[in-house]
Amino acid sequence: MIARLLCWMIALTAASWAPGALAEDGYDLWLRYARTDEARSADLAAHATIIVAPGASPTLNVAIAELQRGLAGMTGVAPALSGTMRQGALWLATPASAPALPGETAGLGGEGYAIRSIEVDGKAVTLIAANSDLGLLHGACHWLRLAQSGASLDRLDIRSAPKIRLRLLNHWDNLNGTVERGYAGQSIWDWWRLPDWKAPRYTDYARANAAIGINGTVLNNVNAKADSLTAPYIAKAAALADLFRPYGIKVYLSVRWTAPMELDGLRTADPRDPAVAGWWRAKADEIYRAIPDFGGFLVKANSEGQPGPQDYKRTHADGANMLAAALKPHGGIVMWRAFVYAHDNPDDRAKQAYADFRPLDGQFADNVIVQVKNGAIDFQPREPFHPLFGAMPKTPLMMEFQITKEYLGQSTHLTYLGPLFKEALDSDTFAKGAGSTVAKVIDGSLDGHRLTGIAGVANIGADRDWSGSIFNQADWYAFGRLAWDTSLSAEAIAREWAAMTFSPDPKVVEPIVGMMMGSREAAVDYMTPLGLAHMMDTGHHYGPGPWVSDLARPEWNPVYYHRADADGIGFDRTDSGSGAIGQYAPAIATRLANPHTTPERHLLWFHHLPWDYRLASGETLWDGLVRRYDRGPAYVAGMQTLWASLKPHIDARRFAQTEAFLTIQHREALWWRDASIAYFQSLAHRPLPAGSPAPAHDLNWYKTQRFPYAPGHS
Ligand code: GCV
Repeated sequence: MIARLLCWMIALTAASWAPGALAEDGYDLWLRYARTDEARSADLAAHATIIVAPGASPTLNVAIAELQRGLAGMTGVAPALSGTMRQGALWLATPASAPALPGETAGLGGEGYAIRSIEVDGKAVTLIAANSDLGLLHGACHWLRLAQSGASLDRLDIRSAPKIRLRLLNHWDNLNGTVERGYAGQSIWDWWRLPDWKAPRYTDYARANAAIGINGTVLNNVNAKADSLTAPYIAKAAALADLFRPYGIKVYLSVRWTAPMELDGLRTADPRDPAVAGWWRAKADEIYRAIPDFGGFLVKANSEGQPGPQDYKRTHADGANMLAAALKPHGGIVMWRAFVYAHDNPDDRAKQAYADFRPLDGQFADNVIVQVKNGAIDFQPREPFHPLFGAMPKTPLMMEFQITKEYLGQSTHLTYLGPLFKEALDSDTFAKGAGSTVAKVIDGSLDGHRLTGIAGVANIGADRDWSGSIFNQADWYAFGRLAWDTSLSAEAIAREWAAMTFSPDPKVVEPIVGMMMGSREAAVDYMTPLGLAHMMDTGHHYGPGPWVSDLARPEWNPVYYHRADADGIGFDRTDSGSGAIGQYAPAIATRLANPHTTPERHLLWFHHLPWDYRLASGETLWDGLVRRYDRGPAYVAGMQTLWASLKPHIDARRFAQTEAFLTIQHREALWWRDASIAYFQSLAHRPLPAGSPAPAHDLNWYKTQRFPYAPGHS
């Protein structure tokens, strides 16, 4: 019996280690290191010696391990380590390990790197040089990216250093394992079994993030529980911090404003109360004893029912500065969110953050940074840039993007976010004349700030493929790459990602990049064309609900945003409406005051217009709106055709997932189109333009669809 069991075990072990036995399931992200063809293998094998000076740090060790893993995966041969120079080798060097390094690392800071093809003692080598081992890790990852994406490895001359200091993921992960707006399963943090059980996945998370330059992670939801500040949870966060440290990734925590009252029975959370300030000082001291390099706090206060300093008639600056004082002795920072709007404020929701925060410019402590969403409402498929960018020159502002697609199709729609991120970063605020882009506001160059940051609300969960779909991984990837270098193009990033994720073969890369690049615009077309926003159904934000008008707060209702009736549609934010355009620099406000000089992509965001208003194309607003609703699903059908043509080139499992998800997306794009047209037609009373088919159902059918178990709504 035992002998038979042993035979089975041996057979099973052999099977699970057989090459190719594991199907591609997306787990490896951009660190697949797939075996290359013979010619490329030979090319890569020429680099199969890694030259390093002895005395490796944990960070240098992980850099070496990544190079070894990568080269072994791509060539089948594990590279050797050597202390002496060899022809073709990869040489990792810092000024400390190679004092003779001739000015190679000047200007690279603590995280940047240079990669150069050079000759040393008559031998051709690839030098990866940096001021620190962390820089070497980033350089090694860049070289591996080139190696994986089929780029030439000769005559390299690369220098790269991030302009933005804090490049963070924000996890909206709850302590009970759910993820707010998460569409990739439960939280990856196994809070219950931490700190004892450190899942190997945490290390892979750090590897994947380090490879794209992310250097911090906020572990818990901004709708925070006070419990995350108790001793057991600090120990859990400390265990993660220990794992992430070698990868240059710091941990941060979201904090609940009333934690002193909830955890220790203080009578108030007033930031001017000495006992409250003392509580936070002691809490910060306790955290830093467990996590010496703890990053700091992220705070959602006086927003969507969360408590905050305004409950005590104090300002956001009073609150932020009190926390900042507690963190300051330890070098920590406060990221104070500007995502605020109040149910008792009848003013246009899009104006409220600006109204609250702009008067506070210059009042924040020097270790506070205000975190602003890319647009003034809430991560819509398209929003104009947030008017706070460029309007608070004395305050460091950081960008908050949403990588998880709460409003863009959640886990199944292929809507590549690179173009959305880029559109926001490249927007010109005109704060100091033309060229004052949002990117320059957040990298500090416009106003001379040294504390700079960018955050992305993570789309990561416990699903095997991390992000709920293979293509959603591209959004995480694009966020990291743009956080490192805002000047990269969304298309170049898509190309890199596609090459590493599927194959560097142009027959694969080009159609995939083609699909990705128009996909966000297609979602805008079938969900919120021409500047519409927040048309999503209640709570879960999944699917259309433009008719919804019965929610407690006016600004939770889609009708608040589109204001459609028999005469027209759109939100008047001109001076005769809410006046929100006055929050932009005069050069922009003047253009936005007139619908004819407002970019059509934002038309109904800023203007309420008659259905017969003429668009630039000459068609009426009604016809143009319907045409866009038609265009969205048609684009998705095109993606289905392109994807089908790729079948011979993509592994079966990943092909099947994308094929199925595109089917869902097409069905749902039609649903969005039909439901929206059925509703708006019931108000506009106009015929559909020639060739545009009638919705599949009557309006009531769309109104009665219910999705009580749609994910992510916690
Ligand atoms: C974490 C939107 C989301 C909420 C989220 C909030 C925020 O309103 O729907 O789930 O809460 O933004 O950013 O704080």
